[in-house]
This record gives sequence, C-alpha cells and structure tokens, in this order.
Amino acid sequence: MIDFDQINSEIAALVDQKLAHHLENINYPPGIGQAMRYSVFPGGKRVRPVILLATSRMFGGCDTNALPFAVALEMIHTYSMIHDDLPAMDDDDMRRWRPTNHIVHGDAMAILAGDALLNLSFEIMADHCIHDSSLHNLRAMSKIAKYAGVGGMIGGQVLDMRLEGADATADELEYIYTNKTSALFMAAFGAGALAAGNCDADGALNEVGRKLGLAFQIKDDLLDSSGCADFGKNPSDEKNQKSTYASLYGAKRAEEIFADLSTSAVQTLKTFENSDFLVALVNRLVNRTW
Ligand code: GRG
Repeated sequence: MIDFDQINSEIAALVDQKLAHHLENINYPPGIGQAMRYSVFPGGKRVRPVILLATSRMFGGCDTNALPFAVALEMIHTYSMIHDDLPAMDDDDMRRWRPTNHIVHGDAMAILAGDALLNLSFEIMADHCIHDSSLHNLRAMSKIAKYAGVGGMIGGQVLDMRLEGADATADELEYIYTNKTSALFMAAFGAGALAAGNCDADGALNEVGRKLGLAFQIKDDLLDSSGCADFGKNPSDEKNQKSTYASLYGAKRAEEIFADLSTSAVQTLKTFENSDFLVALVNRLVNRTW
C-alpha cells in the first residue's frame, strides 16, 4: 500500500526546490524575474512534473536525471497559462485564486515572462543533455519540444482560437483537446520513460496521456459550466463562446465519454509494474472537484 500524499508532496517539493534554484537569481533587468516567479510560485498542482518523475521512477530512472525535464515541463505549462490568460487570447483576470500575470505586471511583461520561461526551459534541458550526452535524454527533450509545439499544445490553442464563436465538429474538438491539453500529459509520461532509458513503453504511455488529458479537459469543462466549483478562475468557456464536450454531446454523454476515457487510462497504466502511484494520481485527477 503506497502513501499517495506523502509521495506526491515529496516529488512536488523536489520540483519546487529546483524551480526556485533556476528562478531565484533572475533580478535584472528589473521586473522580469518578479513576473516569472509570480506565476511559478506558489504554482498549481504540479501534475505534469510529478507524472514525469513518477514515470521515470516506475522504470527505475534516477530523479537527478529526470528532474531537469520535469522542471522544464512545468515552466512550459506556466508560460502557456500566462499567454492563454492575455487579453488577446482568453482574456482572464483570475488564475489559481489570484489576479493573472498581465493584470499585475502588465501585458508586455506578461508576454516576456512567458517567453522567458519557455526559453529557460530549453536552456535547462539542453544544458542537461550536454552534461549527460545520452541519446535517451535528447529523445526526452525532443518529445517535450514536439508536444509543446505546433504539432501539440500550440496547434491545439491555434484551432481553439480560430473556432471561437463557431460550432466545432466532433473531430475538431477532439483535435483541440488532444493537443491543447493531452499533449503535455503525453510529454510527461513519454519524457519520464525516455529519461529512464525506456523506449518500449512509448505507444502505451502516449495513449494513457492522451486519454488522461481528454478526461481532464472534459472534467474541466463540466466544472467550468457547473459554475459551482471553485477552481481559482472565472468560468470562461461560455464568455468566449467555446464549444465543449458538454455543449457538443450534452452533459450526460460527456460524463459517459469522460468515464470511459478515465477507466481506459487507468487500465493501461495498471499493465505496468510499480504503477500504483501513477494509478492513484490519475484517479485523483479525474475525480477532482476543483
Ligand atoms: C498559449 C501556446 C498557448 C497555449 C495555451 C494551457 C493552454 C494552452 C490553455 C489554458 C487553458 C486550458 C483549459 C488548458 C487546458 C489544460 C488545463 C486544464 C490546464 C490547467 O492545468 P492544471 O489544472 O493547472 O494542471 P495548475 O494550475 O494546477 O497548474
């Protein structure tokens, strides 16, 4: 029997320490360090870096080798939130129970803070690869680059923006969710396995990440539209006239799709030895009420 909370906080603390190490000395030019740290600390659930490190551990990898990728992934996730909240995108003024980055630091500094986090994430991964020079680590970095890019999260965001105010088809909506949300989960599982030297699990872990991301996003929509969950931001799908699984299929069918995806992600994960922690994490995520 594992102690989920203990392991989760232990991994999140490792990630936080390393994030602080990379960010605490950015003090010049004035303002940029504050804007970067504002969105990274105290941060959110740290789900993606925790998945990455836990996946590496599942395959016998060492934390020291996986940590640079975990930290980089959290920086990429954070930059995407900062940019997503900007007036030119979702125009949100609350995130994680406090004002969004551009409300506090201004639009220009928020854009630069996002850019700086993205660049720093690649500097950290590249430096680690230079230091270690293993092909597995380069593959892990390449996976993160791919899933964060036009063929992943950015691509999903582009279609999401283009279809604002229009009715998305089922295929378009699946594309948006798979890329906007699932891509960073796929990167977390995939890069964790690669950093541990495992290339064989890629296909199965991709499916776990894809299904978890879709389920996670459908849950997000259902919470957003219910209006009764307090998850630290203002409901925005309706304001931005976005199609969601609930608007496309109706809440009942969306719940069913969500349940199928969650069950299937867990079943696949369970086929791996030592997957107890990750199985518990996926169960917590899909059953969250915030
Ligand atoms: C700007 C390139 C670019 C991409 C933006 C991340 C994103 C794409 C948009 C944010 C809005 C959104 C609904 C994203 C889907 C993923 C999602 C539900 C993010 C929230 O992730 P959590 O719950 O956040 O892990 P915390 O705050 O815990 O880190």
